[in-house]
Amino acid sequence: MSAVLGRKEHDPYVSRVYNTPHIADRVDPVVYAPAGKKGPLTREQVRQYDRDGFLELDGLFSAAEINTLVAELDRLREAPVGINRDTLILEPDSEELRSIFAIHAQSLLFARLAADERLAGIARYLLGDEVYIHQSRLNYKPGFFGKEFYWHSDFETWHVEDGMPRMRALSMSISLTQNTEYNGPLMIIPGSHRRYVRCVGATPDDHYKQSLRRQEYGVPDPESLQSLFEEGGIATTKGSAGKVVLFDCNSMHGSNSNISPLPRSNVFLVYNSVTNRVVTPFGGKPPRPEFIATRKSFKPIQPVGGSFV
Ligand code: 6CS
Ligand code: FE
Repeated sequence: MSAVLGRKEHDPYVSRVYNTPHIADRVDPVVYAPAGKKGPLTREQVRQYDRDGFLELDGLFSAAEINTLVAELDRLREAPVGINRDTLILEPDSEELRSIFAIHAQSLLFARLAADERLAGIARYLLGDEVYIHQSRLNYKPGFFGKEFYWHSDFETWHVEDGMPRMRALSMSISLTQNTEYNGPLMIIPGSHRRYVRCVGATPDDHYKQSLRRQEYGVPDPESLQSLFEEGGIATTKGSAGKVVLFDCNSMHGSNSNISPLPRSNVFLVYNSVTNRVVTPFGGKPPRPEFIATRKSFKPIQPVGGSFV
């Protein structure tokens, strides 16, 4: 391994410090629930999540609930009244709206969704702890102009740029439109959550101002991606509005540009264990803003049962 650029060597997930890429093994569990503990998932679902790093769930929400979420998605795009302008992220090559961050903190409906037992209950079970929302966002990926999200591990960014200590977080992507093979669905490399790609390239200052539009640092090199692909292939998560894809914080994922007329909109909710709250970023840069990574309050979510309509 080539020269370390003078960084902490005891960090098992050090990244963006070597000048050649390296694939390390994960040193954290995937499923923190004690073996055999009963929970909101079947044993087979837990086994599949542990093996692949993701799970696809259909039918969690009623049509009325999905319609309510879609109406809120449209309302926020048409008239983001009261939305913090810093959280409105535009596409890299147009003025089209790409994402709205911290949506759980700016929309009562998405706050309620984040606290829903059907989601938070699964997160608490798999993470074996109380949870809080580390990050949330609406991704609009509009038709014709929705650009790609290049391959990346969220955890690599959250560790280096936000100070997330260990792999004890997961994302839930709830589709709010049809996700087809042609409108840029989420793609995941099964099993990649067990490998940690140490990326090359030092993080630029204020990186988020660029990376949330098009990420170019903290992305794996082609050879490392080739290696993960040869091990696990690529799974494309298609489905109707309301489908939930939950994936481990370290799963290698991405999505293609959307040149179809159909938008591919999702809401992403990132659940982190309260034991794994972010600390000083491991990459040595100042912390990213609160709308990207929760730092002010790690108050555990109290799951709410029943329908939200
Ligand atoms: O930098 C981040 O935290 C965001 N970027 C991507 C592409 N996925 C994770 C997260 O939303
Ligand atoms: Fe991501």
